Amino acid sequence: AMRRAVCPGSFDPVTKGHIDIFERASAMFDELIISVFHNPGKDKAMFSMEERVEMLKEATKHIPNVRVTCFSGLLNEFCKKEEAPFIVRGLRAFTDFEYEFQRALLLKKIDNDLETVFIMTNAKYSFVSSSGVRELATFGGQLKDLVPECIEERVRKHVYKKFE
Ligand code: COD
Repeated sequence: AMRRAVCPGSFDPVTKGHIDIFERASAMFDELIISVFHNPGKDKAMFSMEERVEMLKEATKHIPNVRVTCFSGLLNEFCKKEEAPFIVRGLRAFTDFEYEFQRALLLKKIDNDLETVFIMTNAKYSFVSSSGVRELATFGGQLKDLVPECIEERVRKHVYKKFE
C-alpha cells in the first residue's frame, strides 16, 4: 500500500524552513500531500488560500512525490479522505513543542489511527517563520535567505500592491 503523509499548515507564505521539511519528509513517504488549512488562531492572513496553494506548487516543483492542495475543515477528516494516516510537522523551539504536543494528543484522541511524525528543524532555518517574513516584507526588509526566490518576488509585489 502507498505510504501517504499529510503536511498541513498555514504557509502564509511558504518559507525555506517549510521547504526543508518537505524535502526531508518526501524521502520518507511514497506521497506527501501538502495542504493549506485555515488556522483559526491566526486571523490576519497576508495571502488567500488560493495564492498560498499557487506559491507552494511553484516552490515544490523540484520535489517529485508531492501534491499541493487546500482544505477547509478538520485535519483528521482530510487525512481520512486522502487515505493518509501520517501527519508531518516541523519543530523549531520549545514553544513549537508545547503547541505540537497538545495538538498531536488531541488528534490521537479524535482518531487513534493517525500518527504525527515530527521532523527537527534544520539549524540553518531554525529562526525562520512565516510571521517573521510577513513583518519584514511589510517594512521592506531583505527576504533572500528566508523564502525561495520565486516567493520573494511574489511577496514583494504583494506588499507594493497594498501601498499603491
Ligand atoms: N523549521 C522547521 N519547521 C518549521 C519551520 C522551520 N523554520 N517553520 C515552520 N515550521 C513547521 C511548523 O512547526 C509546522 O509544523 C509547519 O511547519 C507549518 O507551519 P505553519 O505555521 O505554516 O502552520 P500552522 O502551525 O499555522 O498550522 C496549523 C494548522 C493549520 C495545521 C492547524 O490549525 C489545523 O490543523 N487546522 C485545521 C483545523 C483542525 O483540524 N484543528 C484541530 C486539529 S486537532
